Amino acid sequence: MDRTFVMVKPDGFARGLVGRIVARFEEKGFKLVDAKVMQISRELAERHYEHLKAKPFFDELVEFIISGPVFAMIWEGKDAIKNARSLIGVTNPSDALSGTIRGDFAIDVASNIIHGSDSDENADREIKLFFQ
Ligand code: D4T
Repeated sequence: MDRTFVMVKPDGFARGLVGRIVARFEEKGFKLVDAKVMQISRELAERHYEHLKAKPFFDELVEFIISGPVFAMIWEGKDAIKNARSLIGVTNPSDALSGTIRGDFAIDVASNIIHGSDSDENADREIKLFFQ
């Protein structure tokens, strides 16, 4: 079975969306492997988003992700990365379909409430970064 890393970002956590997001993953058929509330350090944020370092929104992104608690999770299931990203919806909530988490709960790309790994390599890397 594949595993993926998913995280409710500070905006989703502050809005009390953790329970509803966990329910969607359970309803889809994923199995929860591990989960925790945590405050991300600046160093961890910069490592997590290192592939985006050259982007104009990088500094704002780091400030946002360390601005409050997040809920980090490991989910297991068939084609976990692909299925999780389908549940989550595309990056910009304006383009995300209704029925997806971003489509239903978010309106702005800078606060799109949830992160999901985008490849097997990144899932492994992110699970190690956040859970080991
Ligand atoms: P994450 O990594 O949060 O699941 O998002 P995605 O995989 O869907 O998209 P990404 O890596 O391209 O973006 C990471 C993060 O940056 C924010 N962002 C993105 C932003 O603030 N402004 C922007 O213009 C873009 C493209 C949102 C997600």
